[in-house]
Amino acid sequence: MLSCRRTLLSQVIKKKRQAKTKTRRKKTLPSKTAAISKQQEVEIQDEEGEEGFNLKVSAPSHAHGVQPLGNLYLNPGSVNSRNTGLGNLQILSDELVLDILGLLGPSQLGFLAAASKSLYIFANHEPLWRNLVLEELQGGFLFNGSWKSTYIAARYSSLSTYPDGAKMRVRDFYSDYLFQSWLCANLEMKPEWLQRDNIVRKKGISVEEFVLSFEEPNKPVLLEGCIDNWSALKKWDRDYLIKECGDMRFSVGPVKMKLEEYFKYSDQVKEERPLYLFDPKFAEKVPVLASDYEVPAYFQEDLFSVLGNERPDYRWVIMGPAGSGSSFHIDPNSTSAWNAVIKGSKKWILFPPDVVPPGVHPSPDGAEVACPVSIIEWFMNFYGATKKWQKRPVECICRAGEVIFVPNGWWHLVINLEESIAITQNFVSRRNLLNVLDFLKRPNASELVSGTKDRVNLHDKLKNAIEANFPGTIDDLVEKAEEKKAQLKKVSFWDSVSDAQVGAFKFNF
Ligand SMILES: O=C(O)CCC(=O)C(=O)O
Repeated sequence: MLSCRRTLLSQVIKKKRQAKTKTRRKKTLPSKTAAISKQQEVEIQDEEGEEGFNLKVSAPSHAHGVQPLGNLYLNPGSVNSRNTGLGNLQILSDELVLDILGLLGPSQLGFLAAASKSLYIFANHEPLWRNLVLEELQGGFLFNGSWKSTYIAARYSSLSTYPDGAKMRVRDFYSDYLFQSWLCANLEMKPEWLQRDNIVRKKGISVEEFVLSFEEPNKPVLLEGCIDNWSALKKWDRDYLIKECGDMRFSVGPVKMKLEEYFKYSDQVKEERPLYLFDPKFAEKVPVLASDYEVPAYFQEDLFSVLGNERPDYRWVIMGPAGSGSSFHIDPNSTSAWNAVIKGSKKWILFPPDVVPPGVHPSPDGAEVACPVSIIEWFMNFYGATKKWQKRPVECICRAGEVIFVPNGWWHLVINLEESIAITQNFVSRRNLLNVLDFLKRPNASELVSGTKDRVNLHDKLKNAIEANFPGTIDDLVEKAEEKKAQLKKVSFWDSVSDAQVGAFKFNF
């Protein structure tokens, strides 16, 4: 996935608000005039000048004292030590400096950090150390409060007492890029981001009603009460999961981790994009997990199952701390999905297939998507724009025991509001089979198709297996789709000649 960081901080910091009463315990963001050492007591406003943003109560101040660029202009006479310490490299953007530093190893970063205060800050940028840990140590690390100290503790056991707390604060270092990274890691969700709940909720509807009202018209719905019989709802807490999963390793971003190690990380994490446990082989790895839930009645038809073990990845266990989640994407292979929350809660935002969400830029062939670095950054910079859109997104908070149906082709973003555990499955029923077959046949299928090694042949394999298992199904579906298309054409012809307002015909000769 590509990313596009927008540096709006200088624009959004609008005015200082006076410190609030002591009962207001939330930490707030730096204002134009506040000294950065008082970051936690000041507040910034969003573009519309509405309410400010709040920092999490547990938010530490920036470890190295980085300030947003706007503060430089409010401190006449101060010189940006970012530039003085970078020398000739100061013309490079922060992103470029970090990209270059990303090519260095740990010792080189260590040496560079001693060259100037500015390089000290850049070379200590936590995502650089996160990459080193993930690339070099794979899943074999125990998170130690910060990525740098995790790296040092794992690589140099003699330095395991590396004093992570002894961080140097640098005066007059201004950078929107670095500041925003800290900000996004420490920002609390604004109440107005959570308020809108416009999804249709249903409890106890029949499968027929689900198909007619939601699956057929490809509309999201939140289903209540349909997983009440899952033993996972009662059993899945940390102790149970650690006991059942033992030393089994699960996919967490690019690495594999034991649950105990992952929880140690997720308990301490304060970063913009927390690592998310998202494992497509959990049921094969720990079969008891698969026996703790069953596919809800609405989603029983799953035609990909004709491929047996050759089907693309289709079911995942998902775990993550508050702030983790999935940034905007469309589900793989044009499938639909359901997502059931077992613990915690998730904020969902969904846009229909014909509306690309603000701040999201898919490549023309759909193979890549550029979007803000983190989910919280999307909320900060783009959520407000959706208020003015004609096609408002569908939004909700999905809580433990609830299931959301995500129709094929819908863009969606999800953020965990607290530590959460969920199961999701992607499926193809007769309502969606032709879409999936079309998708798998696209000329760039080798880039678009996912979840399987044999991307190019998936179309033929699926088509042949469906024909063998359900003879005539594809022909029937094609015939029905053509009838529907003809019907729609007829309707739109009569629409075009009738005046809907008065019910009278209208001919233009
Ligand atoms: O983070 C989540 O729970 C959402 C997962 C998701 O969007 C997906 O599986 O497509």
